[in-house]
Amino acid sequence: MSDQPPDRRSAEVKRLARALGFDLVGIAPAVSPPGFGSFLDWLAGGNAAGMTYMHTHAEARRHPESALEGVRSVVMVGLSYKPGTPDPPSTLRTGKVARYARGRDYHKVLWKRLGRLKGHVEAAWPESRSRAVADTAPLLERDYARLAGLGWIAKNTMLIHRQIGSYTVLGALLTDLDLEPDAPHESTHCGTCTRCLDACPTDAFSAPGRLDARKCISYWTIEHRGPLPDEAEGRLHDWLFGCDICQEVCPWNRKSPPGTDPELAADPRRVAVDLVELLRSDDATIAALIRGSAMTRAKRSGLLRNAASLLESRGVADPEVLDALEQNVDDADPIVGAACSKALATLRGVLPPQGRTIRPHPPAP
Ligand code: B12
Ligand code: SF4
Repeated sequence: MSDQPPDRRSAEVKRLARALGFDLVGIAPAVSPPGFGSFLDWLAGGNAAGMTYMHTHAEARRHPESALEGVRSVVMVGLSYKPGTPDPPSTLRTGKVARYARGRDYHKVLWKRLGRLKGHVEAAWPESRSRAVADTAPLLERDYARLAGLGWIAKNTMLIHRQIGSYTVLGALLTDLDLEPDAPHESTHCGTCTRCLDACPTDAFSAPGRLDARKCISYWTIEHRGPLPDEAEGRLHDWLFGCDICQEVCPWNRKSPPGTDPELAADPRRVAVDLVELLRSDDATIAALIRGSAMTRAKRSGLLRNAASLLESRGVADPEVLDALEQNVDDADPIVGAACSKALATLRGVLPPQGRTIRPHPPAP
């Protein structure tokens, strides 16, 4: 490798990364992640719910060597997507989209920019090898972000940067270059605050820093395949795709500046989606709504399922709502058909509304 000292190389790599528009850049050594044991416990406790891919590549997360042979450094980058304006209030017909998914798909944004960074690094040090990753390699990204000094892992499990907050997405450039690492972020700044734990309406945090995906709205609406599990019924709390509740209440996000990246800026169609319109849309319209965004992860099937569940839980048997649900009862996708039939049955009073306690009348005095 070149004769340049590691600190000079680090400074140059960071300069190149900042020039590509990354809000956060830090360097971690390619060591085994300190949270690996905690990750295995998390898996063993069933907290990954139906995300079987988390189990499949579990062992590979023990060391970044599994993603790049000879890796010596992990360059961690972050981009802020914090919106500049508050969300409009929800209505009985709308469903919210998590903020990270409102702009262009962050994977695409990160891959493109990290690919450029890889090109620059390999041009500057032609004998080096590197690999750009954002959710594409089995890497505990938040652990490396903390090791790279970008912030602490908070009680809501998010990586929080003191100035930028937690509305960030993370990516990494693994490289066999010997770079001077940054000091890890050893302190935490949650203090005695428990706002996120208290605000989570489904009690998804079994302990500070531990999220049980079996109870998480984000998991249900994005990752869960098939009909929603019973415990999710009537409990999506306005969310059509993803969930930001544990970030919305965090004081560190109140103080942070809005993100400035145009690629992650919200597309107004993906802030609060009209659920009746969504259910009435043809395939091409739905494809256009989600194309190029992270919303593709839930596919048409998950989105219409979530929309039907939200309308069901609102309990408003408005003729337009009933008509939109009716339209999808015989959908070719049985998950959509079943969710719409169930919502219709509830709204017509055939089934009791989900998620509400129906109390017997108290005995007459
Ligand atoms: C699986 C996954 C999910 C799952 C599970 C989330 C979870 N908390 O585990 C679901 C679908 C629920 C999810 C939801 C979201 N996700 Co997600 N997700 C991932 C993914 C692919 C893997 C995370 C993982 O390994 N989880 C297993 C747990 C055990 O690991 P961990 O939470 O990272 O925890 C580590 C630390 O806590 C560490 N640790 C260190 N010290 C301590 C101390 C204690 C006491 C404990 C207990 C643990 C601990 O141990 C763990 C292992 O390293 C990562 C990408 C990646 N490759 O890392 C994105 C990622 C974490 N997700 C991200 C985002 C944006 C979200 C959402 C905000 C999306 C949304 N709005 O709906 C929510 C946030 C929910 C939340 N509070 O986590 C970002 C987070 C960026 C950030 N600033 O932190 C990531 C990094 C994707 C990216 N490339 O940007 N996600
Ligand atoms: S809401 Fe409070 S406890 Fe939760 S992550 Fe933010 S500072 Fe930490």
